[in-house]
Formats: sequence, structure tokens, C-alpha cells
Amino acid sequence: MKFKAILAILAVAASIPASADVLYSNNFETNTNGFTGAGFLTGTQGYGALGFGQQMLRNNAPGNPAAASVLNLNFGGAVSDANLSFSFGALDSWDGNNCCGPDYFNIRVDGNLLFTQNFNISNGSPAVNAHLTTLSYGNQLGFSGWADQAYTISLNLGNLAAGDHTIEFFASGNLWQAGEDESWAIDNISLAGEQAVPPADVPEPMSGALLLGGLGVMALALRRRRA
Ligand SMILES: [Ca+2]
Ligand SMILES: [Ca+2]
Ligand SMILES: [Ca+2]
Repeated sequence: MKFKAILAILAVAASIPASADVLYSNNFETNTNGFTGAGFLTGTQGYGALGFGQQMLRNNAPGNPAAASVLNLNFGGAVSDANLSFSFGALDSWDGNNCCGPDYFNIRVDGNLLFTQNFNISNGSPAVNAHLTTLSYGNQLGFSGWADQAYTISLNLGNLAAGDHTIEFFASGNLWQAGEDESWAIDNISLAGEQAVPPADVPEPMSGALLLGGLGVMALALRRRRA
């Protein structure tokens, strides 16, 4: 019985997944490290009361698609079950399918479009998307005189190989008006996942062999006692 119990404990220990590591995070209070492209730090105004702190990354670039804010990442080891989460602000008069839309917010990872949402400040209800949680809708949070919206966005990115990756955040739509009329901000960004141990940190084979040897001796001792 004891021998079986030890085997069961070993099996459980072997199957426990490594806890997720936070591989990148930024609350944009002091810097935009990791980001290139459009976007700048700005005061949060009414978003401060929604957990955005004092500053956030704002993008008010014109164009269709508008210039992206780009997060550049480099992983020393492959990452499995990567999850991207952040706070999002749809600032001012996003038009949805009204007169002057659509106004899409998009996320592209390594060139692949993984998220797109048409936001609307005046359709009477928050945007619905499996990846969205509403923080505020229909309230004036600052900036120009239009109501604003706040959400958290969470997106599973699957497995990411070791090496370079880009995550592009950008608006699009023929009637994306940009500037002080409609813009967006992100904050509290975090990318987490289970990262493979880099080769340099792999435990020496000798220590693993010693461990297994020790367990073998234990098992033998138990068997002898039973006999
Ligand atoms: Ca912040
Ligand atoms: Ca506003
Ligand atoms: Ca528009």
C-alpha cells in the first residue's frame, strides 16, 4: 500500500503544470517600454477611478487602418497557453453602425487578426464580445464632451514559439475620425503564460538521477519490510 501511495504521489507531482509566468506587464505610469509605433502617455482623467491610475497609453492616430501601437516581445523559451489582458478605453464618439462608422478596435498578433470589435457610444448598451468585460458605459470620463466606455479585454493567444513576436493594437473603419473626436487608450497590460525553462536553467541530469536513485532505494526498503 505504501509503495502504491508513493507512486501515486509521484504521478501527481509529475502532472502538476508550472504556474503561469507574467512575461510582460505595464501600467503605463512611467514608460511605454516595449512599445513602438503610434501612441503616447497621457493623464487618465475619469479613467483613474476605474483602475487606470494616473497615466495610460493613448492612440489617436488617423487613417484606415490607423497607425498601430505595437508591443514587441522576445521570449527566451517557448510559451504555452499565453493570455493577453488589459484595460481598454473607447474615448468619445465611436459610432458603431450609426452615421459615421464603423469604428473598429483590433488586435493583430504576428500578423494574424485575433480580435475586432465595433464600438458605439450611443446604442444604449455596452459592446458584447466573449473577450470583453464592461467597466463603464455611457458615462463621461473626460476628454471631449462625448460619453466614454471602459472594458477589460482578455485574449488567449495559444502557444508562442521562442523568439520575436509583435502585438499590434489599432483602430480601423472607413469613418474612423480619430483625434479628439474618437480615440482609444489601454492600460494595465499583462501577458502571461507557461514558459519552457531556457536550456541554461535545466537542472543537471546528475541531480535527477540521484533523486530517482533515492526513490528506488526507498521503494526497495518498503518492499523488503512488507516481505
Ligand atoms: Ca496607468
Ligand atoms: Ca469623453
Ligand atoms: Ca467614426
